[in-house]
Amino acid sequence: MPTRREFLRAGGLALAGLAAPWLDTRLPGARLLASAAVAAADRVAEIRMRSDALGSRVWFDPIGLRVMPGTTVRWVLEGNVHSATAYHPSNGFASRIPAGAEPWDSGMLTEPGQSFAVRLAVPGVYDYYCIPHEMAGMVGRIVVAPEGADVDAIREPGQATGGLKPPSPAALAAFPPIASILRGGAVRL
Ligand SMILES: [Cu+2]
Repeated sequence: MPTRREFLRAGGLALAGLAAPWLDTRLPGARLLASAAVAAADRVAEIRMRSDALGSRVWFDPIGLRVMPGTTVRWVLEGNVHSATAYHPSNGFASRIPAGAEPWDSGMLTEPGQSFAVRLAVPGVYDYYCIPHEMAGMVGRIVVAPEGADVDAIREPGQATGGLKPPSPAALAAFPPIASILRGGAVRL
């Protein structure tokens, strides 16, 4: 049977120990159970920050994504210079993330392969943008919804801006419909 050290290595993260402190990996079947626990506690979704060769077309891929609460979303730069930045007063815009959720701003990513990650715990819709390309409509939308969520209750964010800056017209036109994200799990351009 695997030792605890081997189990942790197999799980990939020391988090495994936190996720399943009750597991005795010396017991038959424990390793399988442990893998399931790791999967639940350590969901990661990836979004690529893309651009065509000339930099005239820029986009998040996928532009729309549904994830379970607690998922870590990681943005990875493929080329050009991009950021992943939540629409939120702390970033100079009216909020388009759920009340009580933590806003984020990756700052500029400049080297291919560079990445930035946030963990999204609060259910709801998160709209975000790329600082240098917001006016060009480089935005993305993440819907955090647990299994069996009442999807009809999920609302478009940011109807009232409270006098704060709304997204640019190009950005507003680019957000994928929530229904498309829920239907497909991901929306790609
Ligand atoms: Cu960009």
